[in-house]
Amino acid sequence: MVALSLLAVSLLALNPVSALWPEPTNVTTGTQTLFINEDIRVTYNGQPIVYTAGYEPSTLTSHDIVQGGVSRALDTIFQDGLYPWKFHLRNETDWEPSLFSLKWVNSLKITQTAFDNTTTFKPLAGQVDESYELTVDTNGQAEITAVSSIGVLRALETFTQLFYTYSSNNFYYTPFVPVSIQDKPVKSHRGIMLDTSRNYYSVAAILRTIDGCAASKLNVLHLHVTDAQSWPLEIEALPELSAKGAYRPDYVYTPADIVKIQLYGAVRGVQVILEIDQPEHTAAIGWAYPELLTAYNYEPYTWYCAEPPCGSLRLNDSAVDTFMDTVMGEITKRVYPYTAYFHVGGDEVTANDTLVDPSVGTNATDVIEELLQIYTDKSFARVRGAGLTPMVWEEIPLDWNVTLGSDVVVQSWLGVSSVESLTNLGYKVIDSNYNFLYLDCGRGQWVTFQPGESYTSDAPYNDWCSPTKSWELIYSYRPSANLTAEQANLVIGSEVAIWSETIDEVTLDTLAWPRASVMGEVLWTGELSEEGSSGTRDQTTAAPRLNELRERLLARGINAASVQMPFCTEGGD
Ligand code: CP6
Repeated sequence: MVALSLLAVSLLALNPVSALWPEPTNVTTGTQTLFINEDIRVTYNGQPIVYTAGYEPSTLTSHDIVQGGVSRALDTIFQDGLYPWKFHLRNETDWEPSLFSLKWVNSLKITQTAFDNTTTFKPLAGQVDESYELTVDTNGQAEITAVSSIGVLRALETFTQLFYTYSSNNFYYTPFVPVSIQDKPVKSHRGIMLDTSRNYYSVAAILRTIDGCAASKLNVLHLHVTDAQSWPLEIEALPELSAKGAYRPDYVYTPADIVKIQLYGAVRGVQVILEIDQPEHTAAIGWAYPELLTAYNYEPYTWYCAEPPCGSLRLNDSAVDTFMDTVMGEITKRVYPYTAYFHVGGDEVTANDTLVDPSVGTNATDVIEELLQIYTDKSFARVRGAGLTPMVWEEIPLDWNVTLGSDVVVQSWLGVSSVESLTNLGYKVIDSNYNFLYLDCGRGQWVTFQPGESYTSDAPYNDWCSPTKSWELIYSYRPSANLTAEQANLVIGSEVAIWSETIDEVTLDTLAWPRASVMGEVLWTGELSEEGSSGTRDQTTAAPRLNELRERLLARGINAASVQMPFCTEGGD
């Protein structure tokens, strides 16, 4: 008895921090320690779930999704000796409870209250209720209740975050019992945009990025598949397109790759949205079909495009329509029904491209606006015809006054005033404010030293994003700060952007993680400031939690960047 109470005292002093990320809506924890039984009984609406190591669902039925989620959660918790690898606290054998004197978490009872209709089921951002409740009681019973299978997945991720590795053996425990959590996201669209044109990313790197999303409760991976520099997408009806336009013959996403990525995301509650950027940013089409482009490879590039090589689909050419009918007809069929959206680009259209297009011959704004209205209407018709909802970059409605349907979601990147304008027009918005949410350094800046110039304490150039934005900056982001409630309601969420001029899959993980997860917490919890922090989310208490999330990402094979030294995390709280 004496020994036990001494244990309780030292547990209080040396507990690891409660490291839930994103922070749940409501959470209460106790101070009892329970180990978790490797033979934990899991039931799903009364039926047993058979844990299968490495189980990969092949259908979108609720049962398959939950079976996958349970198997991944147990794989995550019971990763021998790995998890989380840094947080064996110093001197922990002095205070750790006896393995045999304590209770075990023996059962996990999952209840799903509404069934996903397996024929029309779409496990999609904004369309599925992601809320859940999770409890672990002092008798060793854990319970999850959720409306949807995706809510069950979110709960299982939280469940894994309760457990720590015991020092001396392959045992895993939680020191927070009883636990009671009620949780749901404030924003429905929480994503990462990845540019696979400037640099190619292997399917493995994309699947790993989906793993990171699922671990952080992000629910969208937007693949900016095509751009000016390469066309890494196989279109079976137009084999030359990727045969000539990809960087290498094997730097191509085949039809099977696309379906694999879509299914892998869908069963983890991560919607994969593809973008075919158009009419600008299409020079890569020129390797196979130069006749479809205007201003193709024109110099000086600053006259014809934002970034070389220039080239833009001709706006007044039926051959372009036929080409896009083929491309979009094929790719939209491939992604349906795994995704709800298709992104048709529309960024950075340059007026001088129509000036040098013989079938237009002017850079007059009113002419371009009319042509872009027609082009956009056709583009959206292809998307809607495939049962999907169009997404487009902000320039189409804001710079070119194109009128969009009320179904369209507009992705904003130029900041607060753009979001204000778009919401005033009544459009739904994804806010990718480049001052906070662009994780790379854009196209990079050349550093030019003048002869005789030496490096002093003042950088001799405009080093606007070196090395990159800090997690603290991203954590401080308040996308709705200047918006009315009505405007804020139209902002369905955000995506961080990973433009890839200076990034490839070698550096992807440290660039993306854990900063994408930081945006994830802002979107999941909303923008309410923590009590007493006068409008600033509390970075001090977030840091140790984020540090542990980083360790958990590492344990799952994601090479997330370091946040701080373990000293700051051990024995917190
Ligand atoms: N590529 C495309 C880009 C950018 C955009 N579209 C971009 C512009 C400015 C910055 C970073 C990226 N590289 N297709 C803008 C949406 Cl700072």
